[in-house]
Amino acid sequence: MQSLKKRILIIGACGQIGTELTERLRQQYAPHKVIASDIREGDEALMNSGPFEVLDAMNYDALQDIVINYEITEVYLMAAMLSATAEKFPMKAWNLNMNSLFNVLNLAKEGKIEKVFWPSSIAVFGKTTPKQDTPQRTIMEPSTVYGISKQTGERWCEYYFNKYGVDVRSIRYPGLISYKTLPGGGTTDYAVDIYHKALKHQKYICFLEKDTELPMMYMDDAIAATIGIMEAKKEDIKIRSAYNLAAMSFDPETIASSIRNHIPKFSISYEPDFRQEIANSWPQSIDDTEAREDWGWEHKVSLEEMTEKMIQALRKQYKNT
Ligand code: AKB
Repeated sequence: MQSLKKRILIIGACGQIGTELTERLRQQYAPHKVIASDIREGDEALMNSGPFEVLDAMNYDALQDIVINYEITEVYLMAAMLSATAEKFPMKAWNLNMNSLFNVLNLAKEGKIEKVFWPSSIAVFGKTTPKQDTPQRTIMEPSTVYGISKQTGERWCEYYFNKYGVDVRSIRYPGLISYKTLPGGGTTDYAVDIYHKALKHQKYICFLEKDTELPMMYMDDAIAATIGIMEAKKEDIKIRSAYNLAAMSFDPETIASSIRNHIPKFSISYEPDFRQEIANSWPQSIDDTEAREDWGWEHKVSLEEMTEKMIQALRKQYKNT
């Protein structure tokens, strides 16, 4: 049964995940019940499909005004600075990633919001973490600014749950691949860019080495997981830091060969940059047994299916431009 008073606020609604999350939640609930917000206005489709507010997530008062005015019950906090950009602007990344989280957690602590989703990432792991089938609980020594902010965020989420009963839920996203909105500033972004370049130029210069294997996921699965964990029964959420989440793992050579099944002329070459070191510090595959057992997570889309969907959708997009 859908709660009649449910009102959702999405912070960072114009980003890669936020765009599709807003669309999906507006399909699922009445559009006026899903308030999109971001630091800047988004594209027409997003702006015209329901309420939108310009919001700096670091501004507590502005955030509180929106929460009170719209009688918000749930917040999805998707605003963040990702791994590659965060290495260039460490303090800015820290301030954005942490202050926005504290603002939302504190509103929940004060009873102004009932439920919070906050995304963590595979970036919480580091070089000393077991690389294959990385367990839910293991050594975590993140070496990036982004990873440090996500690991810290996880600790605070768990603390706010234990200490103040805040119903906060989180998953550790792997690299996410989608065709609707481009990612920005991540280390896994190559796995989106490669499809665009394959269609436009039939070739791609990759900023990671060919055998850099990383955990990845198609956006439809990521959105299903995000809404899935938020809709799960409270007692089924046994981990209040963040759940491991997995779908597939591949390296640049393997995704290139799946693209070649559709675009035989496609070629890839390699010019690794500073992002190689970030990727080298992350796991290659993830054990997400607990998410599957606790709240029924299952992924649907494989690498081959994802490549087919990406190429079909982007072909259409490029034809229409
Ligand atoms: C990034 O590459 O920074 C993100 C992530 C894995 O969290 N996509």
